[in-house]
Formats: sequence, C-alpha cells, structure tokens
Amino acid sequence: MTYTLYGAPVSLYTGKARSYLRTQGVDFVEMSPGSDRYLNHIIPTVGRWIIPCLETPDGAIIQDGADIIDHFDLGDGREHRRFSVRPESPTLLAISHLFEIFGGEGLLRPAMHYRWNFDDLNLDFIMAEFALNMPQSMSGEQADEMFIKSSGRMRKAATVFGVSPESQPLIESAFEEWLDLFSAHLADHPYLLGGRPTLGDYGLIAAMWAHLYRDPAPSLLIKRRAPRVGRWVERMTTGEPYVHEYGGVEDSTLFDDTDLPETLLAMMRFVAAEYLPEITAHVDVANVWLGEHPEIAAGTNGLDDPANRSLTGGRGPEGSATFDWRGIRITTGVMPYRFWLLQRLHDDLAASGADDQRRARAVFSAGGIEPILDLRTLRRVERAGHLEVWGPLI
Ligand SMILES: N[C@@H](CCC(=O)N[C@@H](CS)C(=O)NCC(=O)O)C(=O)O
Repeated sequence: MTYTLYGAPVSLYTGKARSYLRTQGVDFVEMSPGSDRYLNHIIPTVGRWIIPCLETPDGAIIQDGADIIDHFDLGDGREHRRFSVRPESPTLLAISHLFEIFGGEGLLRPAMHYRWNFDDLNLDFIMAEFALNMPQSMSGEQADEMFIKSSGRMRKAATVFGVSPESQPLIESAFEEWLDLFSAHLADHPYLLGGRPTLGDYGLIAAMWAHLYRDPAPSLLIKRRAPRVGRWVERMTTGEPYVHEYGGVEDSTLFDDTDLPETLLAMMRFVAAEYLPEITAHVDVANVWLGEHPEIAAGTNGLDDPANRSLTGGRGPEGSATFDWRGIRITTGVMPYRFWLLQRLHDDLAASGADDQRRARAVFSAGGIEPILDLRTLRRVERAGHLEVWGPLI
C-alpha cells in the first residue's frame, strides 16, 4: 500500500505537499478531487471540499500541507522520508518557518493576480486544468460550465487578498523585486538555507508552483527575468539531484547561523516590507474580535459554518484588516490559519535556549522583521477535526 495524495496540478497548497513527497522520495499516487473515493470518502470524513488531503497506507486522512509534512518529519511516516526539513539551528528553523508562512500566505497577492488577470495568456490553460478537478461523471461541457461559475468565485476571492486595479502595478513591481532577490540568492545556494530544502522552501513552492510557475503568464516572466528561480522550482519538484549550476555535486550542508548570506537577509527584508504590515494588522483585528466574543467555546471557531476558514465566516467588515502597503491602503481577509503557522515559529523558538533566542532575534532584527516574533493572538489557534479552532481563554 502506498500513500494517496488527493490534489490537483492547478492547486497552490497541493504543490507544497507534492513537492515534499517527491523530494523526499515518498511512494505515493495522486488522485483527483473528482474521483469517487474523494467525493464519497474523503469529503464526508474531512467535512468539506478541500485539497490537499493525504490518505496513509492504514487509511488515516491528513488534511493540510503543514500537517502532511509533519506526519513524515516528526510522526509515524518518518521511515518513508529522506531527511528532516527542520534545521537543527533554532535560528535557521525560525527563518524557515518565516518563509513557510510567507510562501503559502504572503505570496497570495501575486499568485491570484497572475492567475486571474491575464486571461489572454492564461484562460484556455486554466480552464483545461480545472476540468481535471471535476467529478469524473461530468461531460466536457458541464465541466466548462462549472469552471465559469467557480472561476467567478475565485476571481472575487482575489480581492480578499488585496488585488485591485490600484494595487495591481505595485503587485507586479513587488513580485519582480522578489524574483530578483531570490535569483541573487540562488546564484550561490540551491535552496533557501543552503544545500537542502527545509520548511521554508516547501512554503515558497506553494505559491511559486501552480500559480506562479505553471500558469503561462508568470511562467514567461520567470523564465525571462529569473531563470534561476525557475530551476529552483524544478529542483523542488524532483527527487533527483538537479544542481548543475552548483558543480553538479550535492552538498546538503545548511548555513552557519552566525554567518548568514546577505542575500538571505535581503529576502527577509522583502518579507518585512511585503507581509509584516499585513500579519500585524490581522493579529490586531483578530484580537479586537476575540475580545468582543468571549462566548466562543474553546475547541470551536464560533462560526455558523465551522468549515469557513475566515475569522468571522466571511461576514462583516470586522473579518478584514486595512493597512498601509507600499504606499497605498489595502484591505485583506483575516484567516486564523496564518496565526497557527505563526505559533509554530514562536513555539519552536521558545523551546530553544536563551542564547539561541537572542541570536534568532538579532538575525530577525537585521532582516527588519523582528516584530513578527512578538505578535500574539489573545487565544491560541488549535487544529481539531481538520479545522482551525480557538483554544481556551487565557
Ligand atoms: N492551509 C490549507 C489550505 C488548503 C486550501 O486552501 N486549498 C484550496 C485549494 S489550493 C482549497 O481547497 N480551496 C477550496 C475552498 O476554499 O473552497 C492547506 O495547506 O491544506
């Protein structure tokens, strides 16, 4: 028996899980969310349509990219993976978590923009790709109709991430800056933290794979402007060594945390400019909302539809945060999942010794992103029954 990954080539978060499984040499097959097994077994078990889901050889179902990685990195799946993706150095681990959050959550603006605002180049491709997700019983025509309906919803969802006519030129210039910084880093290092992928690379591949490398419009941009980034994407999707430009020899050593390359610090400063105002505003909004809703029982998210992943179930202005971003004001939806990822950074760092914590702080300070170490929601986010729920009142 092997693992089964329920996901889609076109899906952002499936890309994270698939990249992990491939680079770690895990034996798995991928199945469509249109398959009978997904529709009749996975959805009823998980309680909603969501990908990726991983079914283990003994029939357990794991929903969520980070949990899928943890199953192999820390849990029962350990014997099936090649190496841990958690650096031993607490400073590197904290940086790795930072990029895991940024890649999956902070790059959603360019991901949504480059997918949904370039119909001339993208639309035929995306439509064909989405057909792969539809129930197998559907005809081609029905699949196209379904695409038109669901793509309307997804285009609208792009605005929840701050994509608007005003922000679009800035999204493009910021993404080009990101490509230049990442490309400069990759000139000497095959991965974010040196010679092997860590959590941060798997976070980054989420946005960088399906939306930003596979869709035609941004693919062209990456290939023209930052081919090295394209090769990192390809490296992240194979279990084979793919390091021609580094002498063809694999050296899996990670950086010395007392001597980090300036190119990495420059990428951290980019994360600070791009994402720190947003996550700070989200924590502030969540804390106001939590303060106003002490009645929410621990172990629930307090929503009429518990499957909804936004703070307030997508209703009312109190579910969004407005903040300054690159000289304009933008508004984005608040999602507790991000706080859960952030807690993982905080928890791992808090478990290290005082000297390590000081070193990590100094590095985050040099990267302009130290304040992220102190952002806390009034209640912790926990995961239960495949959902994000609030922990007890503290
Ligand atoms: N944090 C989750 C996010 C999963 C997620 O948002 N998946 C998208 C596809 S890439 C989805 O299933 N969306 C369905 C929906 O929101 O209705 C994970 O990593 O599993």
